[in-house]
Amino acid sequence: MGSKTTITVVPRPEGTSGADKGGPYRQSILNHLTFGLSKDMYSATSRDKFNAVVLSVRAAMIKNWIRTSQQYYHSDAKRVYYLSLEFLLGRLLHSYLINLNLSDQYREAVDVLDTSFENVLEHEWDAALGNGGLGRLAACFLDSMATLQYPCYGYGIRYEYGIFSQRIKDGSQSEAPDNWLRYGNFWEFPRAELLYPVRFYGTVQTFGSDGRTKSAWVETDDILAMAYDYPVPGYRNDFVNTLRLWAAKSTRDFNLEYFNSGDYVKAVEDKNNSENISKVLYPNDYSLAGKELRLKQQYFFVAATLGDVLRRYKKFHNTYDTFPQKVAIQLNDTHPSIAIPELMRILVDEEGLEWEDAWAITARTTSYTNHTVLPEALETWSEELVGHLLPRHLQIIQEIDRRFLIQVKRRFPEDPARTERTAIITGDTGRTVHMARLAIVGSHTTNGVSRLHTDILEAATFNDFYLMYPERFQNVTNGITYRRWLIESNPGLSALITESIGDAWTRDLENLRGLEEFSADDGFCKAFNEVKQGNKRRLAAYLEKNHKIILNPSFLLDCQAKRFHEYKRQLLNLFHAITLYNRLTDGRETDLFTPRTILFSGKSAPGYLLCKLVIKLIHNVADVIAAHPSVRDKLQVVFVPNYGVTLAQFIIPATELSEQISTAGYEASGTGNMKFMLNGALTLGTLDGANVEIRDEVGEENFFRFGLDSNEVQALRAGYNPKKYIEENDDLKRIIRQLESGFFSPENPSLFRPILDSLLDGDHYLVLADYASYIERQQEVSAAYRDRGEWTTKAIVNVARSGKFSSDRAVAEYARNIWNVSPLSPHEPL
Ligand code: F58
Repeated sequence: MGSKTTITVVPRPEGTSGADKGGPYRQSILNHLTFGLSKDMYSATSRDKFNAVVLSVRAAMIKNWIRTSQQYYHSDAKRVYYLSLEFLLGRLLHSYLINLNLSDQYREAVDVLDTSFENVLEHEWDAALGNGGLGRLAACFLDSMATLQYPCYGYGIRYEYGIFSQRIKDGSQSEAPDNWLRYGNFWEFPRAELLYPVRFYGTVQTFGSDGRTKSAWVETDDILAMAYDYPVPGYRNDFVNTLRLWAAKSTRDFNLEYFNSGDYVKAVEDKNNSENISKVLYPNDYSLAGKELRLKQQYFFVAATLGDVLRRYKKFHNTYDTFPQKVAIQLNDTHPSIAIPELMRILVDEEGLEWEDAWAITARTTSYTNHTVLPEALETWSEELVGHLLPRHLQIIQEIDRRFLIQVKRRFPEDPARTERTAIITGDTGRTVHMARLAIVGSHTTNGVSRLHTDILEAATFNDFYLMYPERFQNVTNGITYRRWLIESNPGLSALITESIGDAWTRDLENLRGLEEFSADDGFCKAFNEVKQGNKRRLAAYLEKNHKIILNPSFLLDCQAKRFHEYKRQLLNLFHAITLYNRLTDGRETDLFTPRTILFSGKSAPGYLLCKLVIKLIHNVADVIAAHPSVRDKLQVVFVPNYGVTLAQFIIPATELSEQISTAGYEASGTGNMKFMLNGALTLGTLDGANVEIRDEVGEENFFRFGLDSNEVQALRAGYNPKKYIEENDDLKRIIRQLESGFFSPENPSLFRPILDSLLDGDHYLVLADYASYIERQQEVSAAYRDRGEWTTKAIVNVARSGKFSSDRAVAEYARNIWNVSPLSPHEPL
């Protein structure tokens, strides 16, 4: 490669800088711009430049991608299939460059496009095919699975629209579609030849006699699933795994009936309708309305995935005896749990296995992760809908249920109430199918995602099942990938850590422990603070540029960034802001007041009106504070719109105080809590989810704990009287009065009435009960921040002890204790 070739391939405009300094990546980028995109430097837009870089980077990993698949194939390795309706990937370019160990090279090489590395990165649209924690966990796991060299595949849906984009108008949320594929997506490889028909509706025909009846599912309405593959490179190991996402395609270009009758347009319309299945991600976290399209999505991707799994298995095997030794299927929550009856249907109806054999194979292959104990989020479907859409599956579920209840009765005779509590299908008329029960009964392992959450599953949510099958329950505490959440998003801290303790931590996060000896070292503390300050300035610049929000980087930065939900209690955080405002305006705060920015970011489900109202209240409170001439110099409330992975990568490294304040017992784990800790924020939290384990790691002196624990929450429920807490606390009384009188919405005094009603009328998530303890802890936070030396030491200890929360640890636990797979050895050189 020489500069000559470059100049003939892509003529440069006269007088521009950036002459080719050589290097294979410059040439590769230019070649892709020319031959992949048919652009030259005159016509290339900045998006073209980004795309040329993507084409070049993917070319750099393709050989290893093929080689990884070959290695899996030739060794007939046991494969793990991670089935998830959500993958919240975020941007891929920077993270892939880091994993491929090419980020320095490309940082330099992009000058050939007369642009900067940062400019190129900015052009990537987040792949936001998920709602929140559950989808982001799946993305972190993909990174760890490739890094640890496990033969794993992610399977999901290629939604045309990801999670909606949140717009704020006059302080209120509205939703806009996330048309992320509008400008094409060069990470994906469409596999037009990989098509599976997926059937819906129809009827079941039964034939045969003397107890050996056979069933066939016929007269179905079919749709095709087409594969789109994404490479997933491991961290500096030459492994590249695959994420396969399915898109719906019509089985026929035209419905012949309409076409023949001359209704051409109707024929095309019909085709488009069937492609709706993969159109849009459902944006409701935690409440699952029994929508037919959602069940269609679930079965669509499960059926295509199992078709693919069996095709791969059958290349090497002609009986199913070894299926559980060669295949592990992980269900990311119950959303893919229709895989259980689908596998039974294939094995019994299509492959001719006996029910008992098929059942043993299915249960030994499948495992299920639960992510929530909220009753409204435990998935159920009406029996009628399942029977209509998937008639054969309903029969199979009924049979699973019948056989299971025989076991229950044998184990617990004379306990009819237990039947209703454990039956997969319940009710007399309008019967309901309980997917979590199906998933537990039809799998070998059910896991919770933090120690506390698993304890609650065993002792309460699924106690009847735990008593039946104690050996099936396990805990795997969640984790996060520090490649994205530290190396990529906090380069300053990463460099400082490496300077101090070497780079062993980049291969095993437990090695961060070595930082502890620097936690009181003046030089290190100073450098650590400079990094934090730099990250705060970077966030401030980002917010100013994109949202016209002005931060004061000298204030304590106190952040709550996550989906909005009553149980996450953003309202409690806001009550603290109001308390500070009231005290400041009263002159009750002293000169010692610690100036703060209280930052909120997060989306509400479009139909969750109470949460939308909390977002509005945050904006109104922010305005009141900003309008006060003296308070605004000490206190600021900001709401950053459209929280997502990329925004999180700016917010988290800058944060000093991490708000993890859910009602104890309700946050299954949390993973944001881990990201903040890893980036040197101190946690203010309840003893909920993984907060408990974070506190165990760092010690109580390095964690601000407040509020009732999960046992106290349950104990308080029965006689709970929210009004009592208002009576006892003047600050709280004042806030309630302000809400009643319309202090924060003078133009519409009753605007926030529903928030007030939710508190007075039950306060299900105990905002009022935890208020006093929260405020007290916040005061300690303020005092602690004033002693910056001590604060920094605590922050460093948090970083040093965050090793446990690596998704590498979590994935290795799944591999060892649930999937029974081992890492593959490094590739043979090509
Ligand atoms: C989250 N669940 C948990 N569900 O709330 C969180 O504590 C945990 O850390 C995380 O999973 C990972 O284990 C969650 O994000 C959803 O978003 C579902 C989306 C689909 C509908 C039901 C909720």
